[in-house]
Amino acid sequence: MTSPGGIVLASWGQVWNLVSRADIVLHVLDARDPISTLSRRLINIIEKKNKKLIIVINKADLVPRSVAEEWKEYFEEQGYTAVYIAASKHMGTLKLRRAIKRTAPVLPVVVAVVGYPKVGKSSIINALKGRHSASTSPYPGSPGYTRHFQLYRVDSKILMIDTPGIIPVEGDEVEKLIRGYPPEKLEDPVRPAIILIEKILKYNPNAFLHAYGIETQDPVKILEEIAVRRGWFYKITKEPLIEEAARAIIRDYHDGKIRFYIRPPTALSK
Ligand SMILES: Nc1nc2c(ncn2[C@@H]2O[C@H](COP(=O)(O)OP(=O)(O)OP(=O)(O)O)[C@@H](O)[C@H]2O)c(=O)[nH]1
Ligand SMILES: [Mg+2]
Repeated sequence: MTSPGGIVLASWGQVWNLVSRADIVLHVLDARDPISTLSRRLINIIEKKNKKLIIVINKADLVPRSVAEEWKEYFEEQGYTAVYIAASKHMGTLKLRRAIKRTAPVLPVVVAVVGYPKVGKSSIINALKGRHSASTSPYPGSPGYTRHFQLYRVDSKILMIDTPGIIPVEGDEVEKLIRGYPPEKLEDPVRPAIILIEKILKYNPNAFLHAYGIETQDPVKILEEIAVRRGWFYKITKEPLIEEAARAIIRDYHDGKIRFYIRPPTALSK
């Protein structure tokens, strides 16, 4: 199935086949908001198939280390193996390699890397390989976006399957809106951007002050200011072109330019 953005949409049937081919599945999450990038349905499939699961909390460079630790503990308390890493910074790769070898039921082991678009699946393979092999890109649908399942030899004991980003996105409305399409292809980027801005502000009221030097906390005004500063205006009315600003915000969110994080529910009372 292909979306208007040209992205290969995996079906649950394909996810099922992929899990069957693997000995271990790495479920990659975004450290800023692990729960919204977690797929219960994927975990159910892994458990039904009796495969090993490692939860990989990626982009840990975007959150305080204590928060990455809290999330690791949160998943470990639920009986999962979890590691946090920052693949694009090549941090934590040794830890992940060790976790894979410890978990491996056989060697050489086949490891499938699965997760929502833009969580950093290809970056993880590149970091483990130690050189650039799997193509990466910041935005769904742009060149470098992983389109097909592909097998990589990471070392003599580990084979990895890179997958297109799309396991059907469940749950979180914001994630559904911003991960399914490249920002350029979103018909109405303004509504998703506003919901995303509101969510980010809830956890970090200074996020837009730090990212852009913008003081206001009104989502529409934030979009207007970005448009005005970058000189984006409608040709006829000369109003700020907030559609373009909305796309910029969604892109910057994927890139990690806008900082916020969510702590696990169990850590909140500490
Ligand atoms: N800050 C930060 N950014 C990261 C990290 N890992 C990946 N990224 C960035 O996230 C974006 C997506 O990375 P990819 O590795 O292409 O993600 P993917 O999950 O393979 O994406 P698709 O194949 O398109 O689904 C890129 O801009 C990466 O540079 C990380 O550890 N920290
Ligand atoms: Mg990829």
